[in-house]
Amino acid sequence: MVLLPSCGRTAEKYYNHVAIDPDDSMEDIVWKAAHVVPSQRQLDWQRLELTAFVHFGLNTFAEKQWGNGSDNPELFNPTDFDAEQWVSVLRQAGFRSLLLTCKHHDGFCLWPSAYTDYDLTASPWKDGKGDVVKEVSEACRKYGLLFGVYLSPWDMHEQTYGTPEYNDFFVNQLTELLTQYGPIAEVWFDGACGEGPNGRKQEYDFDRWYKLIRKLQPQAMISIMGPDARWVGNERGIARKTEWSVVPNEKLDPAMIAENSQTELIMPPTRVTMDEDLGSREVISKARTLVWYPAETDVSIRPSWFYSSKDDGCTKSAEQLLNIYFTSVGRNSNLLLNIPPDKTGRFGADEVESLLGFAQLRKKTFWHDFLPEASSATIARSESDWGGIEWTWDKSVTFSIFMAQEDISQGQRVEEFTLEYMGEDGTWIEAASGTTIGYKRLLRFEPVTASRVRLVIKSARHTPVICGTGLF
Ligand code: FUL
Repeated sequence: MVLLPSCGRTAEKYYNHVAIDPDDSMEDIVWKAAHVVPSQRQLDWQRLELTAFVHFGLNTFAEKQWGNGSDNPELFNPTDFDAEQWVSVLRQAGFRSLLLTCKHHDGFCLWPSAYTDYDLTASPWKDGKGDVVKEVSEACRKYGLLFGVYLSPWDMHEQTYGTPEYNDFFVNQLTELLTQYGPIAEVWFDGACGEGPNGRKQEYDFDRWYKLIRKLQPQAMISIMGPDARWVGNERGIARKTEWSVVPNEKLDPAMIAENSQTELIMPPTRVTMDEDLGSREVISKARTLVWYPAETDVSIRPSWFYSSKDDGCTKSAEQLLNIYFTSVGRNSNLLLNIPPDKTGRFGADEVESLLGFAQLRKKTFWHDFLPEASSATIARSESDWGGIEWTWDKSVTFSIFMAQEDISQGQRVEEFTLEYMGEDGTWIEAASGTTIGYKRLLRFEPVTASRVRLVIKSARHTPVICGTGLF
């Protein structure tokens, strides 16, 4: 871990969320922003990097992306369902967690719910006695992956949808998932809120749902329409080049923060924003509150979320997945990669090939880190206020990727950095530059051959704490 020169303030105080006072100066706001840190569950989640999303359900068999709750449950009949195949492939591909669509917007449940008959019990699969959630959660435990649940608030089948009773129904279903399937790592709530079977829309009781999750599975992340991770803003696998985990939340009342200063605050669902700039100095200068709210990047390995035969042959290649890795994990975000099982109930051959190829490519790309072989690594002196780190080798090395990580348990601080190398004429030449680092930042550039390289922090909100670097 390298602690670069400090900005002078010494009394460190960290928050998961902080109120901006009307008379705070810009310097105060920047200092506060630099001291907003992840909760333990956010920190643990960030370190996972790779989570698999699995869209599977009645839609798989109806070949629909958005079934409307009227498809016959008898369609659900995988011929060769094998949860262990999914999980063993994911494990070999380096995934750490799996998130299953236990109920999508069509309302069909992949577990025998006591509160509806629109579930597996009405299907011919295993004579109506099967439980996909159970088999997948057990396979995850067997292979050492975490398990999470997607439960769609929008339910186009349930008759109570659009009335206050629906919130009780939802709590009952959520309770089933949170109590019958062991530890839950993540609960994913989609933002979609359409009409139910009676043409009514539902007012979701998020507060009640969040409290239930915190009570029954306190370690679980509540993502997207939840306080712990935000949607990155697109479904293409691309996080921002400047991806701040410290962002304003316009729904948070500063008074509420004060009241909850000693306890954990449950943040109300915030407006999902697709803005390019979520956390620059300009944005935070207008904020009333700042929270740690990291980005999760969801994208599908096939064009659609659920299996559809029209997507056959269009599976993303290992190279495309590697590019997505660079634009998601490599931009301070977790990757949530969807792999939809086909009608057999298994991952198809193309998906398996891409996933395993993706793992091979990561291994090949990152196997040789030149930094540990440097003959010296020192704090670099430069014109910048914040200095940097300089590496020297006895013989020159050729590289084209740089990786940097901040110790985010102490916040996200770096605003701008460059990677430079010493040219033959003895001057420093820029190889690549970036803005935010956060949990992890990867930069790719044209190959460079040099024997002196330095990371220069050009701008930061407070003492940068760089805890990981790599040169490949
Ligand atoms: C969207 C849903 O409407 C899609 O069907 C899919 O589940 C995706 C991950 O989220 O909002």
